[in-house]
Amino acid sequence: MAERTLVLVKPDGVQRGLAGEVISRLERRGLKLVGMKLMQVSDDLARQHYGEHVDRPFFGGLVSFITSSPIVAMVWEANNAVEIVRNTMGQTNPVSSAAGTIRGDLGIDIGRNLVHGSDSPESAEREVNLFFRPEEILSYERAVDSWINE
Ligand code: DAT
Ligand code: MG
Repeated sequence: MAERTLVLVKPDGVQRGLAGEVISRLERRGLKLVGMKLMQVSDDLARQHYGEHVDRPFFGGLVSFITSSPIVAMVWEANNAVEIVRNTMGQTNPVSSAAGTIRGDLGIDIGRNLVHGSDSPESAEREVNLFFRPEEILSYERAVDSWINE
C-alpha cells in the first residue's frame, strides 16, 4: 500500500477560504485523497497532536490557535506521501518557504502557516489514527493512477 500522511488546513486556511486551494494543489501533484472532514479540534486532541512541542514557548499559542475555529483534516496517499506533502507545503516559517509552495505563496507568519503535514511515516501513522477512525479512510482506484505512477 502507498504511504499515507495527515494534512490539516488550519483555522487560518479555512477562514481565508484557502481550503480548496490546498486540496487543489495536492490533487494536481497527484496524491490521492482517501479521507476528509471539517472539524473543530478539542483542547485534548490539540495537546495530543502537538505533544512533541509541549515544552516549547509557543505551545500555548499553538493549541489555542488550532482550536480557535474549524479545520479541514485529510488523509492523502502516494508513494513517499510524507516527503511530497512536506515539500509541497514549504518550510515551517513562510519567510523561508520557496515560492511555489503553499506557505511560500500564501503565508507570512510562522504562527499562521496555513497547513500541517506529518513529518515522518511514524508521525503520519500516529496522527492519522488521532484524527480518523479506520472506516473513515477509503480505498479506491482512479483511472489516472497509471498516468501518475509508472
Ligand atoms: P511543521 O508544522 O512545519 O511540522 P513544527 O512541527 O516544528 O513545524 O511546529 C508545529 C507548528 O508550531 C508550526 O507549524 C508553527 C508553530 N511553530 C513552530 N515553531 C515556532 C516558533 N518558533 N514560533 C512560533 N510558532 C512556531
Ligand atoms: Mg511538525
